[in-house]
Amino acid sequence: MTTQESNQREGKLRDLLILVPYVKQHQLNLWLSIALMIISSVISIALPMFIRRAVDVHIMGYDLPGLLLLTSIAFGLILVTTSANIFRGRLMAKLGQNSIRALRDDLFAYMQRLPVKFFDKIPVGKLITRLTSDVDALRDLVGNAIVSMVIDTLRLTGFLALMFWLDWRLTLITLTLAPILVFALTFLTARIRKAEDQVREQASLVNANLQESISGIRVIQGFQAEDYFHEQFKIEDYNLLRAGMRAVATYAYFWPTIDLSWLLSTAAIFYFGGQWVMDGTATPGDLVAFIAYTGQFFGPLRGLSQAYRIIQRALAGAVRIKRIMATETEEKANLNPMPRITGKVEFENITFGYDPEEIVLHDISFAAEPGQTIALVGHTGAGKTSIINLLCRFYNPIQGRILVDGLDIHEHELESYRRQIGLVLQEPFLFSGTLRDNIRFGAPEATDEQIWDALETVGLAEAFTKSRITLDTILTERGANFSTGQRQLISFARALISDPRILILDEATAHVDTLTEQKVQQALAKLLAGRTSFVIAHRLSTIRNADLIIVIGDGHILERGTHEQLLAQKGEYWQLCSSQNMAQIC
Ligand code: TTP
Ligand code: MG
Repeated sequence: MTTQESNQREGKLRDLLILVPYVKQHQLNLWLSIALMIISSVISIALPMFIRRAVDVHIMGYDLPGLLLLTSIAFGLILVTTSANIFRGRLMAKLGQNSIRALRDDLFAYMQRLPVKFFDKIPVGKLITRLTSDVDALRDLVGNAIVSMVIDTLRLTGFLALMFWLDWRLTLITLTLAPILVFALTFLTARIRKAEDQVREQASLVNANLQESISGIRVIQGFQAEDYFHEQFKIEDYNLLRAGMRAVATYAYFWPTIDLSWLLSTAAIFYFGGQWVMDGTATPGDLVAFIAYTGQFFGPLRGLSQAYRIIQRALAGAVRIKRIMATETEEKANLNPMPRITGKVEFENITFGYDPEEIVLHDISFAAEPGQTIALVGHTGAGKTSIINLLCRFYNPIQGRILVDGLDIHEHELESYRRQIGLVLQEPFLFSGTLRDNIRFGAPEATDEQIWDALETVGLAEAFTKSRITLDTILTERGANFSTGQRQLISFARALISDPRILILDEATAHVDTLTEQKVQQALAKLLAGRTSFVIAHRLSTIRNADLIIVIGDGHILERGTHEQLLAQKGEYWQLCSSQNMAQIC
């Protein structure tokens, strides 16, 4: 990933076009800022001319009132520039923040729709970095660099023009020192950019590391693996420090080099300019104004080189963001919506692997009639979850078709298909928010009454009322303030509310107490009733009552039939049943 990323890092200016629609919405801000910048630039270009006049006309002519008038005008102009700069700063910040918020929003929405496959390959922490620091790089571009580029070019041209007009000889002297600057601005910037890229790359690794150890904190503390994770973190963090130091060390040369070239040119100007004043080919005012120009000359140069860095960063960010946005969503264009289905499911010769080189499911075919319960059993790693993953269209099969009600699911619109599927996973996904939001997120229009009905059906209503849990009760992250059994039941209630035609249940092996176990069983029976259900079952009753049991081994279907049929066969299923951990089933 890393090498691939750095190979593709070079962005083209064209990549920045992704920003156009976002900036366009606030283009008034942009134009106003440019106008304000032009005003303050013209003033800053003009000010040294005031100095020149002050020296040559008023000071040399002992004209105090004239000097006062000129100084007052200059003072007024300085006030104007300062206000213009403050106002422009605010406008640009607003432009940057607003347009980037919109981009971040789109990126989030887009990311939510990316195929699950995408998330297998990239650590969460890295993705978070994309959504934050890469986007920030673009914000700096919009909020700062664009305007600065336009205006600094203008100022630079203005300064140069006036400097030539004042004294072409002195200008040429100043420019002979340009090579030092070119060196500073190109060589050093390239190095700084490389170092900063490494800092960002390393920061995203640190973030990925942080994310993993925070989300796994219970297990880490449980196993007292804190030290191990701390060591891992230290290594990544130390690398971040080193990358940061490299960037800073290179950067340390940057301003001194620029300052050095400024100081050298000032010295040269004093020496040669001083001589020309003495021999009368220049006035003292020329000399003073010229020195003021040389001082200011470096401002836009600095601005431009900063803008250059921001652009480079933004380019790298834009490329990465574009790559996310260019990742194909699952959807082919113009597919028909999936009509309301009855729930007949057929797998036709499905072959599949997460990595095409490594086949996980071999030529799987089976059919489920509407309303049937299908139990998938088999050793760990056999491919049960993979079958479910395909049915949910999280991945695409390499070969074969999946038909629902006779319709190929890949030839129909994903959204309308997924809406008819209910998923209850081993580890229920509960998020921080109210109980209400957690239950109705599959069916946002559900009323409180319907939610309580569902809670009643899964057998939670009574207990919740007793312990004063309301729909407004806030769940902590992952629902940690509820018991495992309760969490499971809450996720049943959620599935009930969305009333799916096909229900998928990756059953939890969690050890719940007998009372909860009974409740879960009852709730399960109600949940399965009237829907085509696929259960990866570990529970006796679920498997026994299934209409069809499919035994998977190593990605093949080994046996299929009902509980009695399979036991009678004395084959794989019988063996599974006899094995220790399934003993309670048979
Ligand atoms: P699964 O389909 O996850 O096996 P399983 O569900 O039968 O096992 P368990 O009872 O433990 O839940 O895995 C089949 C193979 O696919 C296995 O070799 C791991 C691999 N695999 C991936 O490479 N990526 C994935 O996202 C998943 C789910 C599985
Ligand atoms: Mg599994």
